[in-house]
Amino acid sequence: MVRIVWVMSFISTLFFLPSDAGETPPLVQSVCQNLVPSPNLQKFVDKLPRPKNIYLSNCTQLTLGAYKITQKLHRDLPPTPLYAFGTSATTATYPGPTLRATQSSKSYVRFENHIQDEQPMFTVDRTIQWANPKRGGVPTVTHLHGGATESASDGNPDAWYTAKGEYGPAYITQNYTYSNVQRPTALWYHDHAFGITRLNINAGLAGFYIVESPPEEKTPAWLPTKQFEVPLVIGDKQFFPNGSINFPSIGDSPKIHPNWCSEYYADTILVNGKVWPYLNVQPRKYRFRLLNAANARVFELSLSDQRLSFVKIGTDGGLLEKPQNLSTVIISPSERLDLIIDFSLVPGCQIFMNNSGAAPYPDAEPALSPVGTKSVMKFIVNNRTKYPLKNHIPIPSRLRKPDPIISVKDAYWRKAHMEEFDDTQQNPIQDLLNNLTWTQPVSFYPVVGSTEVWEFINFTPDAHPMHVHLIQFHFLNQQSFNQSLYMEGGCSLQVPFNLHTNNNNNNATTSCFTEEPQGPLPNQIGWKDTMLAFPASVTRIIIKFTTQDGRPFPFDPTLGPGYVWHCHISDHEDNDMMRPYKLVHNSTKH
Ligand SMILES: *[C@@H]1O[C@H](CO)[C@@H](O)[C@H](O)[C@H]1NC(C)=O
Ligand SMILES: *[C@@H]1O[C@H](CO)[C@@H](O)[C@H](O)[C@H]1NC(C)=O
Ligand SMILES: *[C@@H]1O[C@H](CO)[C@@H](O)[C@H](O)[C@H]1NC(C)=O
Ligand SMILES: *[C@@H]1O[C@H](CO)[C@@H](O)[C@H](O)[C@H]1NC(C)=O
Ligand SMILES: *[C@@H]1O[C@H](CO)[C@@H](O)[C@H](O)[C@H]1NC(C)=O
Ligand SMILES: *[C@@H]1O[C@H](CO)[C@@H](O)[C@H](O)[C@H]1NC(C)=O
Ligand SMILES: *[C@@H]1O[C@H](CO)[C@@H](O)[C@H](O)[C@H]1NC(C)=O
Ligand SMILES: *[C@@H]1O[C@H](CO)[C@@H](O)[C@H](O)[C@H]1NC(C)=O
Ligand SMILES: *[C@@H]1O[C@H](CO)[C@@H](O)[C@H](O)[C@H]1NC(C)=O
Ligand SMILES: *[C@@H]1O[C@H](CO)[C@@H](O)[C@H](O)[C@H]1NC(C)=O
Ligand SMILES: [Cu+2]
Repeated sequence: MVRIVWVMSFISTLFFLPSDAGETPPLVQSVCQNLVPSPNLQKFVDKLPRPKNIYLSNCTQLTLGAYKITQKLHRDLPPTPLYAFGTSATTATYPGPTLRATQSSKSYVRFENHIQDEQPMFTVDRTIQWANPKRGGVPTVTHLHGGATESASDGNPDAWYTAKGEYGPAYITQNYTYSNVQRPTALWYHDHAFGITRLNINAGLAGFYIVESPPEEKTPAWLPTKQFEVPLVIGDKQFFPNGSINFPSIGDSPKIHPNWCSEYYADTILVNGKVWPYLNVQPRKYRFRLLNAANARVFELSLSDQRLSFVKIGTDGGLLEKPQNLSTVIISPSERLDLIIDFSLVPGCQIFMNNSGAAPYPDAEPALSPVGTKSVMKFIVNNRTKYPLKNHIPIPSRLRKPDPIISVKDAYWRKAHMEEFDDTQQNPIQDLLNNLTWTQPVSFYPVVGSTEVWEFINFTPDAHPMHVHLIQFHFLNQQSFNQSLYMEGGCSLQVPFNLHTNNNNNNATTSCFTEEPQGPLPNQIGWKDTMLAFPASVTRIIIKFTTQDGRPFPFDPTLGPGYVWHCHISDHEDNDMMRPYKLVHNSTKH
């Protein structure tokens, strides 16, 4: 006993002292992108769990709490401490229950924070701005991603609250109202607390929210339902042998940010809260609702049998007009995919869903995608040939009426340039949008009902999944440019000023663009709320500030603390790749 105490105090003296005495940084901690590998875990030994469904109604309020729990994430891992959503401490799960709401019928959810920890589960970097409650605790606030929601219920990052009853400056209520005025689709709810979203989501605060068609609209016969409709929450995590999640405590550039890691990449893949699970399926069609809930990893998914393909029927914002038949699908953090897989083509077979996504994306550092990250899950297709006749009904070639064309003619254009700032060793230390931090004043004031084009101008080396709250948008086009020429000040992107030289280059006669506007690629088609913006490219999206059907919002979107647009690599979002925006009624203010 005595000896152990001595060893412990020796270790803490050696490793946990501040390094101002010239000592090497602590060795026992977890280094960004150089984490100790997870213990060896056998693949495909756990059955895919299905989160419980909770049906929301327009007459009753659901209370959903955030709790600290432990949960088995793999057969051979001890239970993992997590933060999780549920109606009680004993029913809370990771992922949280799947909330199901009816289109156009209001729903009411009260979110509570029952996490008693004195501080967040993973190391908070106190050199980046964050909620920072004076009385300690774990701030949380829940955002419904993709929802057309009044801003008081939108989970503004500054509207956090702790279990001790301390509130962020934008807090109004935690009794949230959801309008559900959008196309039937899969949304998700997750933590959005200022500066610690990456920690809270990674700790487990996430779940599906599905907007369903009203019951009087019969589900089309070709669409698999009930047990044949399977939500899949995909993400990566790394583990200690004791089952705890291994999250970096030493940052990329520890002298500037001791703990912030620019991107969390881990060595195991979880689906619905199990590491590399399997699912027994019948030889028939299934509908899978995919969500990438990872901090940073982009997945490029494929099936191991050439006879199978993904029939993509929907995106973030609902059904596609025409299905796409794809052998691989790309899903970046926070995007959703609605996919059909027809297992009747492969009775009795084992099918692997594999990943070949680059990390970072699109220029890979192979060390960040160890072999385990290439596997996602396994389907075991049974031999039974008797399945409901419904399976024979083909997927129609048109899934819905085409959307009215949104004209760019009267659109207001905004530039959103994206920059990564590095230390002298090229380690990232901050990511900014338009050179502004989260706390700087609002600079975007779209007019309610108007149409805008946003140009994401990416000067960083990585692609960023850009998300805009409140609305669903469409991809317009994408155009790559010569970044080195631009940085020399020798060409124009028609931006109002040259970011890098402070020279006004409006008069430059050469264009920086190296190609005509491109696209859309298959994963850029349809209603989107999150869109990858590629490096050295301008990605243009078109937004109409109405509901998806072009009607006014059934609430005043100019009220409340306002909305947010940000990168959905949560590690970036937390270090200032996030900006507020506010809607205004028709006026001249932009
Ligand atoms: C609320 O739900 C009930 C039953 O589902 C339905 O009859 C009613 O129209 C709904 N009300 C609104 C305002 O959506
Ligand atoms: C929020 O909901 C709770 C639980 O239903 C209720 O007790 C409380 O009065 C509500 N608060 C407000 C401000 O509506
Ligand atoms: C699990 O192991 C890690 C690494 O050794 C340690 O930091 C952590 O405190 C342990 N967690 C528990 C609950 O014991
Ligand atoms: C998808 O494409 C593959 C390969 O071209 C083809 O074999 C398959 O029949 C197509 N599936 C559907 C549903 O169109
Ligand atoms: C299906 O049948 C084949 C051949 O009869 C057998 O090898 C295979 O194990 C069976 N698969 C399942 C999932 O039962
Ligand atoms: C997919 O993953 C399985 C299981 O890990 C592996 O056996 C198979 O070789 C992989 N297929 C491809 C094309 O990578
Ligand atoms: C704003 O007002 C102007 C002038 O009345 C009108 O032309 C324009 O269409 C309005 N814009 C919107 C989005 O309502
Ligand atoms: C980009 O501009 C640089 C000059 O800064 C030039 O050397 C290079 O050839 C250009 N690249 C392309 C693809 O045009
Ligand atoms: C970006 O902001 C910083 C700090 O506010 C300022 O010093 C710098 O000049 C800005 N850069 C540009 C290109 O505006
Ligand atoms: C750009 O052109 C305008 C109008 O011709 C002129 O006033 C301005 O000085 C020019 N700017 C530069 C940087 O040459
Ligand atoms: Cu980013």
